[in-house]
Amino acid sequence: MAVGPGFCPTSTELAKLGVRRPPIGATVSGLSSAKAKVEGGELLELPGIAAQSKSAPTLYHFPISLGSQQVRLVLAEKQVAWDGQIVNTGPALENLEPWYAKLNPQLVVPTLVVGTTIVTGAVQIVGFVNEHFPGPELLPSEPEQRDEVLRWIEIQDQFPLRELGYARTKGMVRWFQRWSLRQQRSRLRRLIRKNPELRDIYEAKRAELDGLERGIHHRIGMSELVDEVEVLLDEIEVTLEQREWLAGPNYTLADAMWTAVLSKLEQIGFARSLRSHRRPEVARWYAQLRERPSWDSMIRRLSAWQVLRFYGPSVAKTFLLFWVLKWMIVIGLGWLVAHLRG
Ligand SMILES: N[C@@H](CCC(=O)N[C@@H](CS)C(=O)NCC(=O)O)C(=O)O
Repeated sequence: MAVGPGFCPTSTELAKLGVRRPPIGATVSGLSSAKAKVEGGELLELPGIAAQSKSAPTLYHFPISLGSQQVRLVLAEKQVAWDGQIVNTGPALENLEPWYAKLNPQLVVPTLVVGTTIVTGAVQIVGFVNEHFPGPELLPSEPEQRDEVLRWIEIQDQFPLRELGYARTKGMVRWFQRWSLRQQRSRLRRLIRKNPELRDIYEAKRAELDGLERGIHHRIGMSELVDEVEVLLDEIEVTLEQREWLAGPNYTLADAMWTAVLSKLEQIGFARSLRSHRRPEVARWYAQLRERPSWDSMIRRLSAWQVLRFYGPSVAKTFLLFWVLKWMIVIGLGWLVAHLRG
């Protein structure tokens, strides 16, 4: 079953549409391949969840994940009622669980389940939602405008924001992110042992983590990436001098996708780049995006309670284990020394 004819275009389709691949990401080895894997997205049909066919769509998501924010925004714009299922991508790593691997072999959020159809990949999901649910049309039918929407969606999809986020963190947050990457590796090793039938999926994830780590250690590439963000924002500034919304006279999927990207950029240190003294048109556009009722679906930060709920138990368990082991060794050695002396 094909979803949204040509909505998430393949490279060939893009070439036909004259869409150029943005230079961003191409400078850092390993980053592009990780993105390319996600870019394809996937659509499967699983008879096992047919029971849901008449009910509201179920979104498997995490509050502050970029792709989840984008899908929630589009669901809000279309005024679609949906059920949510949180997949904790924090240290609990629920996205690596075998049940989720069967839903989303890329092991990432979001995933949308509608009846017997599973849609993965934020780009595919928003296209699917736009096409299959009532509400305002967010993808123009006029070919030139439609291509422009697709072009801006493609640009943000290629944007290595995750890597940039890793590269720009400092202090405790940086340490915590590196620690989480190590946790993911050891969890993947255990999962491969326990679920040999899912080996390919887990190995692919390991390869993706390798690429991510190589990318974030490639500091020169990362600083180039920061410059490229500025170049891209300049391109958006010039574009917005000619039009009210990113891809034309009306709000489209391109604006929805970029709302979440701008919000992430703001959080990872590009806030000044979005202000009116630097880029008046970008600032005007971002203000318009924030005024829309869909902005509330973004969830930009976790509440203290959510931080405790999502991160607390796994962090506590790991540190408790270290602490218990450390003291067992210290006490054991103490006992041995005392025993040998006596
Ligand atoms: N562009 C991707 C984004 C997917 C993605 O990278 N999701 C992140 C959260 S924004 C995730 O699930 N990360 C967990 C992981 O990679 O282990 C999509 O189309 O769905």
